[in-house]
Amino acid sequence: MAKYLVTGAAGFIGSSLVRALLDRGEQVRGIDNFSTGRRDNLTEVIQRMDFREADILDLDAMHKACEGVDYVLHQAAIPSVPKSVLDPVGSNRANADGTLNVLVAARDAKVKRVVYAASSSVYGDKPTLPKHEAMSPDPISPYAVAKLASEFYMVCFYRCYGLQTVCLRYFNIFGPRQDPSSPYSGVLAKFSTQMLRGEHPTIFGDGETSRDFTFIDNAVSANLLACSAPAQECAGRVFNCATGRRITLNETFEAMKKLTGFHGKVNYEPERSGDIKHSLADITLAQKHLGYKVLVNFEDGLRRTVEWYKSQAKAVSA
Ligand code: UD2
Repeated sequence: MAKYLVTGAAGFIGSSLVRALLDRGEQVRGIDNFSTGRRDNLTEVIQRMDFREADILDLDAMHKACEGVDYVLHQAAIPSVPKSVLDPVGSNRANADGTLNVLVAARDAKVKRVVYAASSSVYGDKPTLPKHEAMSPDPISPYAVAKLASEFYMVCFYRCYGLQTVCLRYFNIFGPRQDPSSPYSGVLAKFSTQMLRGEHPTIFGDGETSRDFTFIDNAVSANLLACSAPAQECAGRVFNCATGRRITLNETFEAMKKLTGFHGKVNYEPERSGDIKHSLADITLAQKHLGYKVLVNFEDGLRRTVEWYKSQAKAVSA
């Protein structure tokens, strides 16, 4: 049994990792400052883990959190492109300064490996598709810049201090527990709840924007593989975490109409600043070095996601 620290444990991805680790019988410590995470996400598992309310910007707390830990899964972030455009300093604090603290604490505690929630946004808006890890990054939002700075810190901590680090560039992860309630929430969480309530969703742009939407189980599996893969395959490296397929927002809306029973129309508004038009991953590197496989495709993931939001709506109205 190994000991894992999940930062951002009360968030959508963090809480999914906590569940997967507990299911495998691992020891789990989690921290969250509840800036975007929610206590509800941990309701039925919090008794089985060592949860601490703490901020990754608090180096003392991070030192304590890393004591006796084998693996750190660093998910804590303010995950939003438009929010970073409004507040670049806040985004940088959480998404870059916070990562540096996590790394310093992990290095001092002699953690075996740190796996980082990097972002596909670092590729920027160059037309070449699919995006592969050897391409030069070209971030176009403050969020992407901060995420890229964190990647560089991860790689540099391997080179300077020998701390094993792995970056997983997440491509639009979606699924149960993704928070739908903020204007900055992920599009599939927003669409699910809006369409189930009979509200008209909004598409920013012409709807031909495409994403490599990746169901949460794939990201959880990538994290577990990134912990267990031999160091010579993955330490100090960066991998795409995606499906290798892309879907437009218009196609997504049509698919969701069937799943939610929504019959209305979608509103179109101008594109958001910092948005990328098309995103699609080459996942060869993760397949080769981590043994990564797509476990759940977009259609099955979307069906499971909508079912979950339906069950939540029923629980509220019961
Ligand atoms: C970026 C990253 C993603 C992850 C995420 C964290 C890219 C390609 N992806 O996601 O990997 O790091 O940031 O937040 O950079 N939209 C609508 N209507 C809505 C909400 C969103 O049309 O109500 C559009 C939005 O303008 C964008 C697309 O849907 O074109 C996806 O938006 P998102 O906020 O779900 O995620 P994105 O792509 O910014």
